[in-house]
Amino acid sequence: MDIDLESQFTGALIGSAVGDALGAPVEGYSREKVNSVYGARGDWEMKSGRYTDDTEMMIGVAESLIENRGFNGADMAHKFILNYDVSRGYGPGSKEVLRRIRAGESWEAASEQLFFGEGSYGNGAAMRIAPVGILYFDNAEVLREIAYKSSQITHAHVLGKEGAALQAYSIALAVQGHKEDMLPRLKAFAKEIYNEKLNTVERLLGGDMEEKEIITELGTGVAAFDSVPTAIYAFCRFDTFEDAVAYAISLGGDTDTIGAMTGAICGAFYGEEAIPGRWIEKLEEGEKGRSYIKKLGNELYRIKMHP
Ligand code: AR6
Ligand code: MG
Repeated sequence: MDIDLESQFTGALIGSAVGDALGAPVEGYSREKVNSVYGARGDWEMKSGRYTDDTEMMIGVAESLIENRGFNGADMAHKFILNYDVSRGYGPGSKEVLRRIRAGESWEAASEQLFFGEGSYGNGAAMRIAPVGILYFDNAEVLREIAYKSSQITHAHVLGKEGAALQAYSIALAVQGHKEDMLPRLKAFAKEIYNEKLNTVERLLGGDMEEKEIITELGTGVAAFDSVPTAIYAFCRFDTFEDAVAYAISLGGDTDTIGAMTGAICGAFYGEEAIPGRWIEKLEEGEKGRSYIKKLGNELYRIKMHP
């Protein structure tokens, strides 16, 4: 495949925002209820171009990586706080962490206190990881390190971090043009329960499964392990950005986040041009809207080319 690398960078970020905005109006809906809003897959129109916390936090990750030409935890946490708009629908854990950091706790320590000292394994660290996946696409070790560190700001549980690392690595492999051979590479990279989940993805891709089974076996929930593997499945199963993202959202559940994750992987693989124009045009504009998100992708590309 011969796709412009810069278009893969902007495609990952815009793809993530498009998937988020497309899934947002049906967040928490059952499969049947999503169907009643969007209709059968094919020709979906975006209902509202407004993105949610997934994209707002992804913007913070990108801004901080660009400004610091790499990871700076205190600054990234600060960017999250500066961008924070409660109406975007943050998870309860992330809200609590940002409140703690605003009150003076360090970016490294604040997230450790959550969920009785376990830390969060919610999908909030993985949903915003696209900038890490593209900037470190050619170095799996550094990619995992930065995915873990950027997760630590809000998600201290190893399953939250490993979910973010796996999502970032999926985006990285997509940038490199791996699709048919993505799963074995992911399996060699993945740790913890994600290995079993990837085996399930492989088995499900091998058969003609009912959507009900996909939902039960892979999950469509707010935990990272119930959403990242589902996005990977959707990417692997379909051949276009539109089909994969609409499918991921059609399953219901945490639709904005699973849409964002699928959109990021697809955008990184197919490039920005492959994202339906009618969806990009509908995506919100304004201070930190679609043009700004594209610019962040351009800048990450520039940093990659001229470190
Ligand atoms: N033990 C039990 N439940 C947990 C644990 C744990 N250690 N960790 C997470 N949960 P949160 P997020 C459950 O609150 O990941 C937005 O709508 C718990 O129910 O850290 O940023 C986005 O669009 C917790 O509330 O927030 C995403 O859909 C939930 O997982 C989502 O929220 C989410 O973890 C992202 O949320
Ligand atoms: Mg959201």
